Amino acid sequence: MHTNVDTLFARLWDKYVTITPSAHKIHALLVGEENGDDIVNDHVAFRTFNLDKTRLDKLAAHFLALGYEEKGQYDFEAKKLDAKHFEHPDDTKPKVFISELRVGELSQQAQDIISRLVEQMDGEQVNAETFLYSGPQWDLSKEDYDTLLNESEYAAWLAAWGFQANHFTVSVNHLKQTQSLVDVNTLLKEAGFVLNTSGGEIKGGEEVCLAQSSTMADKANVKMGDETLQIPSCFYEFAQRYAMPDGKLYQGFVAASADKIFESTNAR
Ligand code: OOG
Ligand code: NI
Repeated sequence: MHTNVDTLFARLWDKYVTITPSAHKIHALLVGEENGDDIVNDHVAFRTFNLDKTRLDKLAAHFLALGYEEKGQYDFEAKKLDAKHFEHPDDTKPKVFISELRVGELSQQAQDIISRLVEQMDGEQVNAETFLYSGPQWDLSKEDYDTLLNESEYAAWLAAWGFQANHFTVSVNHLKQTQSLVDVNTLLKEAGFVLNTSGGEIKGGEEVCLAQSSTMADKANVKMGDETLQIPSCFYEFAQRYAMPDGKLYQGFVAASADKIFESTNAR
């Protein structure tokens, strides 16, 4: 387990940008001219399988040990996912969103493939200090990747990329040049980045106290057996939060919006 929140997120970022060059470029674009400014992350997201060795709570333990607290639960019926979000008492630290695939709801064929992957892990691996950015803990064949992709894009993504941040999320509220998600999206499109338009370019809005947008995932190479495939890697997200009637910024997630954000790793 890590002993310091900031070093954990720094290691996660390093790993994430190696397969998400767009995030690196957008980060530089948003930091702007004034050096010394930095981006505040709204949240960082992880994906996992709900099997014993990998379940959500095992990933969450890394964050609980750093002082994070569980704050919200979400269910994504069609995608067969459960999720929880976690917050740190120091609200300058990113929130954490962890989802897990309900493997038992997939076809027997897909369940068998996932079991064979997770069987390659020992029960202790999930506790290692480096686990959250350790990537896949198994060998995956192209055939199994294709079978999973046919049934669950999430399962295929996780089989290929394993354990690492799925995305970082810019807190638009904390940007210097604009605090408007509409402006951020315009800036990104003008710079040639492709946004996820599933459910509209902006998911949610003031009425649910959270507006979100994201890029479509970059593509990166993964070795599967003797072949190298170029497949969707990770995306970058942008979140603008609004005040609730009590005047405090909403800190939760919005399931209907998240449902569409998951699709940012779909192939295009
Ligand atoms: C998580 C998608 C949901 C959000 O901010 O609503 C999400 C994922 O793609 O793993 O991050
Ligand atoms: Ni997110």
